[in-house]
Amino acid sequence: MPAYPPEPFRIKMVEPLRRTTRDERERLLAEAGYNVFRLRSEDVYIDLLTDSGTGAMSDSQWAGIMRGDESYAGARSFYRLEAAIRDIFGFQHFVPTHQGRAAEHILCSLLVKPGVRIPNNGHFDTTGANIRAAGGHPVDLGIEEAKDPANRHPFKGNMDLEKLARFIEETGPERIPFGMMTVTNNTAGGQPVSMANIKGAAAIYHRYGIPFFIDACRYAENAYFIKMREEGYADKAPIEIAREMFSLADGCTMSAKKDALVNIGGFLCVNDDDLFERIKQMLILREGFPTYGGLAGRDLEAIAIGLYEGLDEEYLAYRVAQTTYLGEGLLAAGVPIVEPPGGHAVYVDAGRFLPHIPRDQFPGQALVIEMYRVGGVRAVELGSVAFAYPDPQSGEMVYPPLELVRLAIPRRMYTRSHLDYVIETMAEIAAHRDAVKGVRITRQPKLLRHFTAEFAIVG
Ligand code: P70
Repeated sequence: MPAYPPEPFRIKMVEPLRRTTRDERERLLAEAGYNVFRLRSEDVYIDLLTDSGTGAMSDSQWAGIMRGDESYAGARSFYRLEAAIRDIFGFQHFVPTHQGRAAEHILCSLLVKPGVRIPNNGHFDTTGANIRAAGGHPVDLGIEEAKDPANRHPFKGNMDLEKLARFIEETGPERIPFGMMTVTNNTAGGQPVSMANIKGAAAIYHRYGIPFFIDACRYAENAYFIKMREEGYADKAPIEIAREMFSLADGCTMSAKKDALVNIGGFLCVNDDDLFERIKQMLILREGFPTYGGLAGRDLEAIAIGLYEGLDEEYLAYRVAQTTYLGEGLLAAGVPIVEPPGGHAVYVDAGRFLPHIPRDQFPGQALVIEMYRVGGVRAVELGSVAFAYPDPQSGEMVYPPLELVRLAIPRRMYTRSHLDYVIETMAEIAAHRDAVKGVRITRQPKLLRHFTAEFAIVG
């Protein structure tokens, strides 16, 4: 298995972990309706549910928390964040939001009208749901290679540019109020997008006069992959690559809970002056005054510092190597994954791992349950529970290309021995995988059902 560079930090504060017994976990699962979102975190041993807002902040960030200016208007911390965002992202305007989906909501509530279609290389669930909630239709146009889990395409998160051009021709640009690109592509396995592909998509959008927004959550990891894998970028610093990426777009939505290394926060950037005026009005209505946007001054301060720490090359080398270590370790243990391992997470191909479970019995959810039962490890289903939806016209279920389970690695939190434990847990499941049972849904909400649905074991 590949090693990875020692953590480029040492540990100054610790948070104890509690181990539970298998009997306890069996009871806790049943009480949670077999949905691991409903477990208490203290009952989870290794928590790979998400890399969102779960990472460890640095001593500088904690010092920033103490320096936060909590003034309602014109806080020092706002201007500090503005300087960082201008330096890295370069857009004309920005507003803070309480997290990424709030930025999506503001953008969609202003630009999405019933019947419009929003293309993306891969919408994440909250983005898709915000578009649908405003009456629009999200459309994923990732490359075909992404559908083959064993294909080691270096930029498997790419948009299929031919499909994009055809889609715009067929839909008509007047029905596309904006277009998107998600870096890295979370839905496709945390896979990166190349600079050439971002340039290509930007050129197509702009040829048709369509504003281009980047979903920037994991832009720093994406920049690092560009540095490592794309010709001409080896000698560039991640921050320079990031600046180039954003110079191609008209704005971005950002969940700072990922590559800005904070526990809460987000922002929305735009160049267009008129749109910015409307955004500010909507922000005041929904989030807060434009110099804090639903966050505390200390949060703004921590984001400003975290943005730079998230772009640090040594940190990124360790970060990506950690994911690679987990991914290659799982492969060696006989667990099929989306190859190559992504930036923030490893995606297990549950459809292939548990081929005896049909799609309507949710192999991904079955595996998530088994991981908790066997090892107290919490992961998230990103297959048909999260993404299947009834076609608006025919009512028939539209399934996502793969039944995946994501093991997301929180930033700067777990060490190699934690990852080894996860690999051992998965190897144990591999040894009895034929006995793992499917599930059915017993309760579900209309939108984003994976967060709150309840299940029962089949058979
Ligand atoms: C995740 C979380 C959030 C996200 C994202 C992209 C590409 C926007 C957002 C919204 C969500 C999640 C999923 C499963 C379990 C827990 C949490 N992604 N765009 O883990 O940002 O959460 O700040 O509103 O990935 O991938 P926000």
